[in-house]
Amino acid sequence: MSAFSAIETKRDVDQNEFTPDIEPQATWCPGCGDFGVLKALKGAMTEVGKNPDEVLLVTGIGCSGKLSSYFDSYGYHSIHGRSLPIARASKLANPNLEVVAAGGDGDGYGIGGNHFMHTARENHDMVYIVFNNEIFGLTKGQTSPTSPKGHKSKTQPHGSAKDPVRPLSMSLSAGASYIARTAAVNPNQAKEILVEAIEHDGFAHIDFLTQCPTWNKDAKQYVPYTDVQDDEDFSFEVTDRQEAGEMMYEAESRLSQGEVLTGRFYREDRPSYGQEKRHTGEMPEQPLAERYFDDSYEWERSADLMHRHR
Ligand SMILES: Cc1ncc(C[n+]2csc(CCOP(=O)(O)OP(=O)(O)O)c2C)c(N)n1
Ligand code: SF4
Repeated sequence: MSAFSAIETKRDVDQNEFTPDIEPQATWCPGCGDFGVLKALKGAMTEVGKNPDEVLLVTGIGCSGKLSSYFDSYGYHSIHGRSLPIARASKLANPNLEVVAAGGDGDGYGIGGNHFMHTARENHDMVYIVFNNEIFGLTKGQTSPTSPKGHKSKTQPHGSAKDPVRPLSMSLSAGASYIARTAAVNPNQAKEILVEAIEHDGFAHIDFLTQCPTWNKDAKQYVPYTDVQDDEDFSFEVTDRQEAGEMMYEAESRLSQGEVLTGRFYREDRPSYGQEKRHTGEMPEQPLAERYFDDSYEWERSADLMHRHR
């Protein structure tokens, strides 16, 4: 059975199907929030009935990047900050794949920030999970773009002089069409949000708070947390851009003070990049990736392609 014939065949999927046969022992530290992302992702994929060979998980470099080693699907452990361009190309070549990109806050909001902005703007159809532990984990706790002002680390021993980036607001202004924040300590909400993100047609960004007990003791476990959809102190419409923006600003400001607000912040229905390109005829309806299985397809040499565009 090829990857194409398996796609969209609905069947009951067991969560253990996403656990590799020879399971590498996760090398995350005890108590690390990254375990929560793995569990929620396995649960969500099971709930939407995806087969492991219908899913591609592309990760960056960091403790978070190891996710693709512990999740059995097509996987690509890529380069620091570069999971998104790889995920985009994969989705465009094979639109039937369920594409998930993942990495840390240093990976996605720092070195890969440019890719984040443009992948959101172009509304590429995928789930993007950012493990936000407010530091660089793998390289031993340096200050990251989301570290709160005043946060002390080996690179900023007197405390960070800068305000952290606002990932939800950045995502909204860049153009993401689904934006949520959840936490590893809230597994039920995390799974539900991942299910929604998988089912969303467009760029679904999840800022996933993942405690790092080894290098960021300030963040503790991100408890207690409040779900903005369940608390009567908060009332806003997730499809209203202005109200969503105000709610995000509030959540980001409160996180810097140690108060954790989670939930769905924004949702918009608009065509994804791939849908638009197919609509305008710039991309064929048949997945480009199927050409690899077509022995009669005549590949064009790159040099000839370049020549045509001179
Ligand atoms: C191009 C490049 N620059 C720097 C590094 C070194 N490096 C590896 S992981 C990392 C940061 C990890 O922090 P984050 O992305 O937040 O992920 P976490 O480990 O916290 O999950 C850095 C700077 C690298 N591997 N590649
Ligand atoms: S260093 Fe922090 S982020 Fe990395 S595995 Fe350990 S607890 Fe998790």
